[in-house]
Amino acid sequence: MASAAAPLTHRGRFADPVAAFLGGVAAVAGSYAAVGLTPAFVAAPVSALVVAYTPDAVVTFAILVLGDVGDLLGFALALVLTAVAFGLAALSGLRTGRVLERPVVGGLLGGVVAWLLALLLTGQVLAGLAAALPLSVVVWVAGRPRREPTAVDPSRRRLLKLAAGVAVFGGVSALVGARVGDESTSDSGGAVSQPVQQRLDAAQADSLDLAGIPGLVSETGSFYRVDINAVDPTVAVDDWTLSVTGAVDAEQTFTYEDVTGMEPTYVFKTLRCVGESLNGHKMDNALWTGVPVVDLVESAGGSLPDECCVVLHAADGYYEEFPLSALRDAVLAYEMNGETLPRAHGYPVRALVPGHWGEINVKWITEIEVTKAESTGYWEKRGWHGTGPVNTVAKFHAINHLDGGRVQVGGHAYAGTRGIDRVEVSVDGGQTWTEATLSKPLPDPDTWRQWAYEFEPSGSHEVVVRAVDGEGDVQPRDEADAFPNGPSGWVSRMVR
Ligand SMILES: Nc1nc2c(c(=O)[nH]1)N[C@H]1C(S)=C(S)[C@@H](COP(=O)(O)O)O[C@H]1N2
Ligand SMILES: [Mo]
Repeated sequence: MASAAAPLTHRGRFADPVAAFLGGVAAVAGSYAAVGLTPAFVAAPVSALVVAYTPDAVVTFAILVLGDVGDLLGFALALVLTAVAFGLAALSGLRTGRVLERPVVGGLLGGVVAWLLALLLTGQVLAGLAAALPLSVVVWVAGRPRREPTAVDPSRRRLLKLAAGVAVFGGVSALVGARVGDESTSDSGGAVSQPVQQRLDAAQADSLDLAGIPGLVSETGSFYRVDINAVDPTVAVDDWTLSVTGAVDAEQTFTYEDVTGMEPTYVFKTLRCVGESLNGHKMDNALWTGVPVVDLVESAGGSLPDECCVVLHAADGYYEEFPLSALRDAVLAYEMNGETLPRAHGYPVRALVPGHWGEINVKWITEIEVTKAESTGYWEKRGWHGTGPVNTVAKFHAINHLDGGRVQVGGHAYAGTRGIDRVEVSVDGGQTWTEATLSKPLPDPDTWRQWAYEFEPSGSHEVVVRAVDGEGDVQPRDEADAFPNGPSGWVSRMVR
């Protein structure tokens, strides 16, 4: 069966494409190991394309039905597509190597094509090598002739070995790349300034003793995240500027030093995503350090007009439009819980707009564009109504069984700048209501409070909670999905 001239006797029809795909996987892994989850990662632009070309209805479905799993699926698709694209580069090398009967040349050629592809995708000259090199090796190994006759189909055996090798390489790369990503997330770790520490300590002291849920300040690392892209932008402070443009008397541009050099403001602010489920976890609170937008604009002699609207633009291509009046109370934050704003939360600077849904709290902000007419932002183009004030909600996340058969239930309640007046609990499915204990309000208005309630269950109880906001309005009972106005209804859970 074997003729000495044919390098692979029983080469299956799919052997080359499979080997090439493995080369593509190696390229993705190598790139990840070198740069982590940053825009220099070869899958990052592909992921952005996947997001951009996914129909809005599918995006909405993914958010509402799949939640974070939808994000993961989208990113997995991007990884596969990237591996396929680099696989084509590998295939070009593999085939050329066979024709020339020079596997080394094939490997080199595959590497060069892969490097060009990486350059095209990310614009990174050096980082592209991290994708090209492992791909080269795979192409070379897969293309080497092998003549000794064995009982087992040699190409299959080689493919299995190759696959195992690429799997090990991929595993190591995943570990290395995750650490690389971590490093570029946040640099601080230094001491927190005194005014921050005082406020954090006070908030800690005022938090209710409620096991299983965050206190009044969320841990920075577990603060929820919502982004349009799977890979966050990496913005270099030295290159970053914030410009005020459009319908203003004179356009202005500020540097990071301009922002951080001013008298700092410390503000507790809760964020909540309009796209979360009613009793979901996309609601958190932090202490932010920043400067009021108006102060910054006026510090350089500028001013904001009275009419009408503003569009905030960001480094990730995100933009949101809302009434200029809301921006007057906004803060530009550069620290979160006393540490440099993490990349995940908008480093170097993000906007915080009191009382409004999370989505207009634009991260990685680059431009404040004042406009004379209304327009639609990123999410509103996709059918959402998320630029307005938040809905009132009492979340119900803690059910703690105490000694003596008693049960403590609790959670957080939030109503934006309306504030929480009280939280009411029913242990009989909503027939009778009792007031829950509330944590003391934080010093700033746009913040959540904790509620807690203890009772002794007899059998099983349908426990229902509802908040009453500072204007006396009871959280509406009518249930609605997140799309398009944010979730509404009362949270209820069985407790026994
Ligand atoms: N530039 C930019 N800003 C953004 C987003 C984004 O995708 N890009 N997501 C928005 C949404 S929908 C929400 S809910 C909040 C979440 O902020 P967090 O990730 O810091 O919790 O950021 C908002 N700001
Ligand atoms: Mo959001």
